[in-house]
Amino acid sequence: MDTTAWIVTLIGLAAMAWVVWYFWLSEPRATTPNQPRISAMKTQETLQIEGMSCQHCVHAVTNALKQLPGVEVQSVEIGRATVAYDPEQVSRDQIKAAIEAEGYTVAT
Ligand SMILES: [Cu+2]
Repeated sequence: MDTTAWIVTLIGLAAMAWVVWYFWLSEPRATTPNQPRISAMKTQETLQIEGMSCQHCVHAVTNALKQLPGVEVQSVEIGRATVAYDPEQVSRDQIKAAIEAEGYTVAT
């Protein structure tokens, strides 16, 4: 083999070593523990709400729900609100109480 062939071979080996090293190093990062709570919303429920009559009510209920920890507001319209919530962080009674604190009534 002449010198050029040796250089090409060495560059090739170095490139392969770099690729192996790169993926070997990056793999642990890809398998770091899942972030907690991201998919912890287990319970989805649509609450029937009495007393809502306009978009102001929709905003009031939406904002009240957003204040609660562990609650993801999915949709709010006149008469009902759909939420996903983590029962370990918040109870249905707390969600109900937050809506009723705004002056509405949640059907049980
Ligand atoms: Cu209203």
